[in-house]
This record gives sequence, structure tokens and C-alpha cells, in this order.
Amino acid sequence: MLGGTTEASRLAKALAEAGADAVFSYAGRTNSPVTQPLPMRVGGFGGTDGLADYLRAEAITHVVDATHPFAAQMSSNAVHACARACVALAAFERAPWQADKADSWTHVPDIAAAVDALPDAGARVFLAIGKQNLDGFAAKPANHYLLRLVDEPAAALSLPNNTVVIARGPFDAASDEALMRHHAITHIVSKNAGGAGAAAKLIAARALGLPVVMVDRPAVPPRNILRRLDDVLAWLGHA
Ligand code: 3Y8
Ligand code: NAP
Repeated sequence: MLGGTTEASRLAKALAEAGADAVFSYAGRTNSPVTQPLPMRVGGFGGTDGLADYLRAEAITHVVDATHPFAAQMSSNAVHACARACVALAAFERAPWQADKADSWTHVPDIAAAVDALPDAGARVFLAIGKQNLDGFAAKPANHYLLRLVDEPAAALSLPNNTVVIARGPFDAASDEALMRHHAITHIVSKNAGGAGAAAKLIAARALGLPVVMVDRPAVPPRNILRRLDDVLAWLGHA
């Protein structure tokens, strides 16, 4: 399993209970990832070649890509490595969020377009997109940015006016609404992650009548996508 999401944790629990012979893989993006009830490995494989070699060396028969929809490089590598190593692949991925009629979303294709969609100055922006995509917002330094990160940033951030909140999801709407009121937020930037773990800020934005800049998912090569846990277990023969 390629992990790092709520779906991955749910599947790991089901596989452990079924006594499946499985290994859970993290990228090592955070300092202390949640422990899983399966043997874990942490860190990259070394690109598509590294992953193909790993699959062969470990005699892996099935790969479930349960990574986040924005982990496009990992998902692309999995498609190519599984084809090369003749290993079965399925993605376990949640559907994208859809705007409610009460929402005011602006859809943008990527982070650069999200920066363009913001005011040039004076906005108070909740950037709940993690730390890997922050640099682009330095193009609009005259806004104030509220950043929610999993770990304390190691290096100084490139945004002059920022407030950092250290928190690991899943989050709840009441807390996110209180957080946004406390920081007088005027705009939210969100990735279209889907799922429940990051939806709290969207429910809070709706309650506060705030605009959301919604970053659409990056393209990933076509693969077999399963939406339900039972379908994944059936696909693995553990139904
Ligand atoms: C390392 C594992 C579980 C999985 C929980 C989900 C829910 C909580 C919501 C906000 C949005 C964000 C971010 C977020 C959420 C879940 C899920 C999810 C968003 C952990 C985890 C790892 C990561 C990596 C981390 C990224 C960052 C993204 C924070 C563990 C906690 C913003 C995505 O500081 C960093 O470098 C963080 C990096 C990739 C996006 C980015 O580009 O910065 N996730 N998140 C995984 C690995 O090493 O392989 O530490 O325990 C997992 C979870 N994060 O088991 O219940 O399923 O989505 N993660 C986004 O959706 O926009 C927070 O603040 O509102
Ligand atoms: P990415 O950009 O698609 O991948 C970059 C490289 O990180 C990959 O090529 C691979 O390195 C390594 N990698 C990624 N996921 C891995 C995994 N599960 N196991 C082993 N190596 C992995 O990935 P990302 O967006 O940084 O996401 C990293 C992790 O955070 C994933 O587990 C993902 O599920 C989780 N996550 C990401 C987001 C997000 O917003 N991107 C949100 C929530 C959780 P090699 O090429 O060396 O193999």
C-alpha cells in the first residue's frame, strides 16, 4: 500500500484484521507519521525504476495506491512501475468535492492560478495546503497568510506576513470556523482533496460566507480507481 491518507489508514486496519500479507508505505513527509497496524516502510523508492525493483525484490503481487489525489508523482510512478514489473495496480481514492449552492468557489487549475485569483493586498488568506506549495504566494506579500502545517517549518518561510498553526488533521468544522473568525480570514485556498479529513474548512467557509479558491487535482495517468473499501478488499481477494 502507498499510504498517507485517511483511506489508506482505513484499508490498513481492514487488511491487518484480515491477516493480509501487506506493507504500508509512507513518503516520510512528516516527522512522526501515524503508526499503522501493518509493517511500515518510510521514504521514496528512487523513482519508477526504484519502485519496480522494490516490487520485484519483495515479490509484491498487488499495489493499492491510496495516496492523496495531489500525490501525482507517486501515482504516476506507480502506474509505470506496476506495468513494467507486471504487478496488479488499483487506486483507492475519494471523489472530488462538489460546490454546494451556498458556496462561493473559484476553480483554478494549479497553485500559480490560485495566487493570481487572490487580491494583490489587504486580504487575510487561510492557506490550508500544507508547506510544499507556499513559495508561489510570495508574489503577493501584501496579503496576510494563515498557514496550517503538520510540522514546525525547518527554514524561514518566504511569506513576510504570516501566522503559523501547527496541526494534523482530520479537522472539524466548528474549530475551523473559530480559527477563521479569530484570524479575521477573508479568503480560503484549498486543494480539491476530497474526503472528510480536510472538508472542515469548506463547511466553515460556507457558514462564514467566505470565498474559496479551489485548486483542481493534477492529472494522473489512467488506472483502475476504486472508491469503496469493500471493492478494494474484493479486488485483493479478501472480501
Ligand atoms: C505524511 C501522515 C490518516 C491520514 C490523515 C486526508 C486527511 C488528515 C487533511 C488542512 C489540510 C494537506 C496535508 C492534509 C490532510 C489527512 C491525512 C491529510 C491537508 C498526513 C501524513 C503525511 C501528510 C503529508 C502532508 C503534506 C501536505 C498534506 C497537510 C502522518 C498528516 C494540506 C493536504 O508539512 C508537510 O510537508 C506536509 C506535507 C504532503 C500537503 C503539502 O503539499 O504540504 N499532507 N499528511 C505522509 C507520508 O509521509 O507519506 O503524518 O500521519 C496525513 C493526512 N493529511 O492516516 O488519517 O486523508 O487527506 N495533509 C490537503 O488536503 O490539502 C491539511 O490544513 O485543512
Ligand atoms: P508526490 O509529490 O506525488 O511524490 C514525490 C515523491 O515522494 C515520489 O516520487 C516518491 O519518491 C515519494 N513518495 C510519495 N508518496 C510516497 C509513499 N506513500 N511511499 C513512498 N514514497 C512516496 O507526493 P506528495 O504529494 O509529496 O505526498 C507525499 C505523501 O503525503 C503521500 O503519502 C501522500 O499520500 C501524502 N499526502 C499528500 C498530500 C498532498 O497534498 N500532496 C496530502 C495528504 C497526504 P520516489 O520517486 O523516490 O519513489
